[in-house]
This record gives sequence, C-alpha cells and structure tokens, in this order.
Amino acid sequence: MPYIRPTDHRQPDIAMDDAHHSNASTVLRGALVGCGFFAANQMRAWQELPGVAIVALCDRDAGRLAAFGDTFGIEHRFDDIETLLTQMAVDFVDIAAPTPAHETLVTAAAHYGVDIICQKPFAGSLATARRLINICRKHGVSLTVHENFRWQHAVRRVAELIGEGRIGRPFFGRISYRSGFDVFANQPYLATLERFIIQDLGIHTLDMARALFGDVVRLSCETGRVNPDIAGEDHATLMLRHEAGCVSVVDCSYATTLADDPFPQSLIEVDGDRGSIRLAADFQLTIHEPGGSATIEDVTPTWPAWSEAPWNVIQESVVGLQGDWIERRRAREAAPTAGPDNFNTLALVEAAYQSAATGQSVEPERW
Ligand code: NAD
Ligand code: 89Y
Repeated sequence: MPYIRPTDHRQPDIAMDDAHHSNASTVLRGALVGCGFFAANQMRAWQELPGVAIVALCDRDAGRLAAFGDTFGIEHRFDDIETLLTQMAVDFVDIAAPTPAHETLVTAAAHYGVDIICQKPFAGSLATARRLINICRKHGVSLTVHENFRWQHAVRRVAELIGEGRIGRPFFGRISYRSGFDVFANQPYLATLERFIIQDLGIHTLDMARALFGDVVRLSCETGRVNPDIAGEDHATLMLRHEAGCVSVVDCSYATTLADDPFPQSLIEVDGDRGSIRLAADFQLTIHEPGGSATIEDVTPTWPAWSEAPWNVIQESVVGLQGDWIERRRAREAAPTAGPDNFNTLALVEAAYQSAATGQSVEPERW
C-alpha cells in the first residue's frame, strides 16, 4: 500500500499572475497567519527550507504579532488577512490560527487566489469543511491541511515497509498514544474544549491509521475523562474496520502516568500475513519475519537543529510536511493531506464522537 494516496493527484489549473506570484524558479512567498504557540514551529521550518520565504505575518493580537515579528525578523505585519492580501504579493498563506478562524481566513485567501495550508482540526464541521474545499476548488487554489503526524520519520518508515509488502497484507494495526504530559500549560484553550482528545490529538492518530491502513468503513469508540479540571474527554479507544480489510485499534490518552512518558510519540503495531512490525518508544523498529527471525532498524530521526525535547518528534514532522508541500507546489500536485483527503480524517473524528455518544458503531462520511 503506497504511503501517499492523495484523493486528487492534480490540483485544478491555478491561474497565475506572474507579476504578483512566484514562478517555479523563484522563491515562494508566504504569509503566516496566526502567530501563537505552534506557529513558531512552522516559522522555523520555513526558515530552514530552501526556495521559500515568509514575507508577512498576520495576527489579531497586537502583542503576539509584534513579539513574533521581532523574533523572526519579519517586517510586514497585519492585523487582518484582507489588508495583508490587498497589500502583499504572496503565493500562499500558512494558517496557524485555531479552527473558529478557518472559515473567514480560508475564504479570504481563496478569493485572492493564493494557495492555502491550514492547521488541524480543519473547519469545525464536515459541512464547513466541504464548503471550504469546494470554494478553494472554485477559485483554483490548492488547500492542504497541516496534518503533520503521518510525516514523522518513524511513521513514514512503517508506511514504507507496509507499502513494499515486507509483512504481506496487514490484518491488524494498533496506533497507541498514551501520555500524562501537561499539554494545557502551552495550550490552555485545550482545557475548555467540550471535545478534547479525539479532536485535538486523536485526529492525528486517526489520520495515521488512514495513511497506513486505508480508508475506514466502520468504527466504534469509547471515551472517558479522568482529569476533573478539563471540559472534554481525555482518553479514547477506537476500533476501526478499514476498507482494505485491516482492523485497527487507535487509542489515545492524556491521563496516563508513565515513568518514561513517550510524549508525543505514537507506538505502532502492525500484523501482516507474512510478518509483523513493532515501533517502540526508543525508535527501535522491529520487523518480525516468518521462521522466528527479526530485523531491528534504528529509526531515530535527524532532528531539526532548532528542535527541542520533547517536541522534536512533532517539529521534525513539520519540516517533513512543509518540505513536501514546496515540492508538490512546484510540480502542481496535490499534497497527501489535501482538503478531500483530510475530509475523510475529519469524518472519523465526527464518527468517533457519534459512536461514543450512542454506543453504536458508525459508518463515517466520505468525501
Ligand atoms: P494559539 O492560541 O497559541 O495561537 C493562535 C493565534 O492565532 C493567536 O495568536 C490568535 O490571536 C491568532 N488568531 C486567531 N484568530 C485569528 C484571525 N482571524 N486572524 C489572525 N490571527 C488569528 O494556538 P496554537 O496552540 O498555536 O494552535 C493553533 C492551531 O495549531 C490549533 O488549531 C491547534 O490545534 C494547532 N496545533 C497543531 C499541532 C500539530 O502538531 N499539528 C500542535 C499544536 C497545535
Ligand atoms: O494540539 C496538539 C497537537 O496537534 O499535537 C499535540 C498537541 O500539541 C497537544 O495534544
């Protein structure tokens, strides 16, 4: 099974005005919208990647905008996207603002004919996601959701091994993300969300399940909350039936006490009809082969110079996603996590909440 399975292999033709937009040989000019906690990772990744430059920033919060602009040396700063798009010639916007801002920001960028990368969880509802994807199509701009977890080096290696048939046909998978890391310190808004772990984190593990095992025909989900100080669920356990036949278990928790907390790693197990794969927290990947032999690969990533523990697993995947985006932008190819692909991940999130609420298994919507 190939790792990269975009729903659309080609974006619609993109009208380009070379007076205002870079062509293939020039540096791509981007604007970063939303200058908060996570945007710093996206900014550092853009700064280390060749052929691209962030030329403008946008944030509604004047203090954050000033601090971010000063830290990263970006002179052009705007407090609303319309003014930015009117005054600056950019090829793309990289939206690191939270979900409630997506509809306004994506619609504005599409109207101005610039390509869009937008953070997860995209759009806020399946109906809004569908509408925004269609608006982007209508305006001939590409839309990529910043779904970075499947870009982790170790996850890509698992995908590669499955894709090349190393363990035969997968019939069982497990993606397990369990931690007690205090995510609320950096992201206090997470404590206020009625929908917490599936929407914030499970969305990544569900996306990895799709990237590894394909689309999902049916799922069931149980959730619970241990932490009394937050609004939403902080652990969830899902069982998925994939179209290609694999059954997977996706479990996530921010209520798990562990001496060696693996935050923010996902541990992966895959059983195929000709072998099995185990990805451990120390980045040792074991391929178990018929006859009782096993091969161990060290899949420790090369960390970006600017990355810092424990976030380096995520930071490395941000460079992976954004680097791939540049190459595909130049080739006019859709990114693996283009809008329609991400719609199918979002649909799993919706189906999970529906299943947890009803106690029934649910057939997720599909793009
Ligand atoms: P944050 O609150 O720290 O920052 C968001 C920023 O967006 C704020 O500065 C806010 O003023 C600005 N903003 C809001 N609406 C705006 C608008 N209309 N125009 C311009 N600026 C606007 O949030 P964060 O923790 O950085 O999270 C941002 C997004 O990144 C969330 O969707 C979150 O889920 C996501 N995130 C993704 C990952 C990942 O690994 N992919 C990790 C953490 C967070
Ligand atoms: O917001 C989340 C994400 O996308 O990755 C980890 C995180 O920062 C906390 O759960």
